[in-house]
This record gives sequence, structure tokens and C-alpha cells, in this order.
Amino acid sequence: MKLYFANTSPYARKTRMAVIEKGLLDRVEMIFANPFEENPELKAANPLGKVPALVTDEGQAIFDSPVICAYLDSLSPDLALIPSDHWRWDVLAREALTDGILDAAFAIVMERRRPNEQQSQHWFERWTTAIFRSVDAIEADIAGFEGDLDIAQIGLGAALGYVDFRLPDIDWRVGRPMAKAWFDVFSQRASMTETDPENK
Ligand SMILES: N[C@@H](CCC(=O)N[C@@H](CS)C(=O)NCC(=O)O)C(=O)O
Repeated sequence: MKLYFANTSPYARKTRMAVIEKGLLDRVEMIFANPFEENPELKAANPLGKVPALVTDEGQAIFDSPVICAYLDSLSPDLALIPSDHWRWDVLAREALTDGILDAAFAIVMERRRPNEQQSQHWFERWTTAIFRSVDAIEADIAGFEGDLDIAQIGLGAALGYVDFRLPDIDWRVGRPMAKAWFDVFSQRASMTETDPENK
């Protein structure tokens, strides 16, 4: 199968981490694709023109990142990233929270690239508050991100890693020692170090 990715994309990072954690590296051809440049191959795989996008061996196009991760998870029963028992909805809701942190952080990054006079303080504040409020919720629920690896933990690693990478002024660690300690440990996983945008 083919995975279209950009090494600075946190959404793509999440899927690359899932590939590594599921032991699927030898089955995936990684294809670099800059979504902000003309790229017919990427648009054929994902009409939205976004990375990540995956094309299966059967030629089926799959996106976006949560769906790609669910597909990868379905390929082998070992190390289920999305449980099929009653914990499923807790894990998926936690994954959605981490995806929401990513969405807010990515929106801030894009907004900062617009001309100064077009930037919206209202939206900066709304997105920044959403990030802090979500990390507060994770701090209070840190046990939910411990134990056997799941897709919510991968999502949290990708989300906090992206905030550090692109928005170092948003200091989510202050007053959140549990989340900080969690990230310190999680960052040492091979799937995190091998996909770190600052190592490329
Ligand atoms: N919800 C999507 C978001 C993907 C996304 O926004 N990717 C960015 C790169 S980080 C992109 O390709 N942006 C190009 C664009 O918005 O046109 C996912 O989870 O995969």
C-alpha cells in the first residue's frame, strides 16, 4: 500500500506512528507529498488534496488520519490500537480529543501565516483556549492514556509534539505535571523519535 505524507504534518505523523507500532513498515511505501504544491497523484488519492492519504494494495483510497489508523489497525489483530470491547468508545473519544488539539494547533499555524492585518485575535484566543482546556482534561484523565498502547496515546503524542514543534510559545506543560511526565516518557518510543519532524 502507499501512504502519502509530509514529514511536518502531524496528521501524517500519527499514521506513520501507527504503521511503525503495528509492525507494518515493510508493507507500506511512503511517498512524500507537499499538499501545498500541485500534486495530481495526491489529489487522485484524496480529492481534498490533504495528507495523509493511503491507497491500499487493492487500489482503494482511504483518508483522513483517523480512518487510515483504523484501517491499519484492522490489518493485524496483534496489538489492537482500537479495542473492540466496551473500552472502544472511551478510546475513540480520547482520540477525538487529541485530534481536536491538532486541529486547533494547525489552525493557529495557518492563521499566523496570513498577513498580520488579516489575522483574527478572536480565533487565536478560541483555538489557544481549546488547546489548554483539552490538555487540562487530559491531565485529569491521565490514567486513560496509560496502559496498553492505543490510538488515543498515539494521537496525544502527535498532538503535543506538534504544539512543541510549531507553537513553542503555547506552554501546555505549565500546571500540568502529569501530562508533562506522560509526554517525557512517550516521546522516547521509537515511533515518536523516528517520525520527529526536527530529526529530518
Ligand atoms: N482531518 C485531516 C486533516 C489533514 C490536514 O489538514 N493535513 C494538512 C497537512 S498537516 C494538509 O494537507 N493541508 C492542506 C490543505 O489544507 O489544503 C486528517 O486528520 O487527516
